[in-house]
Amino acid sequence: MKSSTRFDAVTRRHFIGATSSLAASALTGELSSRAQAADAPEALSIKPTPAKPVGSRFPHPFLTPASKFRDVSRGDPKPHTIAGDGLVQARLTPETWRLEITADETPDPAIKDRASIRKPLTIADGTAMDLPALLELGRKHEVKFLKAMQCLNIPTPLGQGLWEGVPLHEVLRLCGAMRNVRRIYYWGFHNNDRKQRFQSSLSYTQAMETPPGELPAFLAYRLNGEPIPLIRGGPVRMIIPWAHGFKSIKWIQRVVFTNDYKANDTYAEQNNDPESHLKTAAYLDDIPAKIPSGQPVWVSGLVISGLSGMKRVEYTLRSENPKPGLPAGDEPEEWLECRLEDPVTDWSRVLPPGVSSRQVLGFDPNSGQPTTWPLRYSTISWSAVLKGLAPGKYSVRARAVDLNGFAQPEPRPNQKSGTNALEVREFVVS
Ligand SMILES: Nc1nc2c(c(=O)[nH]1)N[C@H]1C(S)=C(S)[C@@H](COP(=O)(O)O)O[C@H]1N2
Ligand SMILES: [Mo]
Repeated sequence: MKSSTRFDAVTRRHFIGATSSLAASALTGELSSRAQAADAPEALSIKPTPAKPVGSRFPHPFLTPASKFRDVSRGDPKPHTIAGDGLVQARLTPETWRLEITADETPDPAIKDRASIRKPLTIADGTAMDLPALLELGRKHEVKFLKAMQCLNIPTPLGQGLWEGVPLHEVLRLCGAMRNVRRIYYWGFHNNDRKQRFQSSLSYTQAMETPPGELPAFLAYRLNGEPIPLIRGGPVRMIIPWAHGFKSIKWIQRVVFTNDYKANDTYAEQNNDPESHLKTAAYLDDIPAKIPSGQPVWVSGLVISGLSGMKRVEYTLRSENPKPGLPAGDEPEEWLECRLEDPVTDWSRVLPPGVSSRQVLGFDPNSGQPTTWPLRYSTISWSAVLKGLAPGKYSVRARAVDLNGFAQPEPRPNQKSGTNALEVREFVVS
């Protein structure tokens, strides 16, 4: 829906008088400041935003503290429950961490030409990479990227952080000449049971041929300006900027070059799409179940900008028990634009001390301002305020529209390529 159409509808209703609670809410639905500036007709007076109700989560903090991410970890024991000497045995301390890089020794028998690399990095040979060596590579090649971690199977993103590390291609090139390599796969710490392994994979191209100005897969050692804590996958974790969480393997310990052309990700075994990119989608915060009439209803949530970018967030309100005589249910669904969190202008207030936004991927290195808003693969908050609702039962839905004009859950309604179903919140005005 073009915003001008919406304003026509709103203006017309304004003059014919608000006859239903839905129309009343349309009049006061909060509009994005950009839309107001560009399109708002003079006759339509937009009321100032009311003070936000106590307990509102808008806007969500831009960065999530490392310990506050929602955790998605398998395995027994989970690494963050190991302590003392167990951590040393598991090579999960900064001193004992090692990364081994080898060629696939047990490919699928159908793969006739085995992968080989000139210089494997192994613990047995004393050549495995340690943390000081990775940090040393970082002095020259470090990348910094703001990314929301999102599980393919959980709607709301798990948290958002500033991740810093070394592009995977800088590490893999240390292995010298290679033959018969079509993919690389990698896994993190697990116990001796092979079934505990959590593994993911990339095509050779994705790992090695980062286009200029694009986002590389990287081995991250810092989160929000601090070493990555064990709970978030430290000392070193893979970060795949464009992908769902299952590609960003925590407690990374092994990378394997293979000539297998199939994505042999652990997640692929559960019908997930192992090659999906993050989807553009809006998610709703909780709303109190009962709201006293006369009090504005504050609707808010997060929106993540996926591969296809984000144009706007919209909501629609349905009255579940309309007054007799009103054409409820027959009315076409009206989607109204939500207000987006304003672009951050002073990034020094958001980023960790000592980090300039000029160094962060997705920012203009001259101005230090983001090249898109929201940043690609990041979340921002959105909100709308519903006022003048008559007592009754309501439901509200929200959706993101991508830069190609597809409204969620399109263009990829398959939930196994990333959960982006429309969310609903119900409440009663009494
Ligand atoms: N080694 C390992 N890495 C892992 C996982 C795991 O269980 N083990 N879970 C993955 C999944 S499915 C997700 S969604 C993210 C979650 O990251 P978080 O716990 O830091 O929020 O980690 C990924 N990396
Ligand atoms: Mo996940």
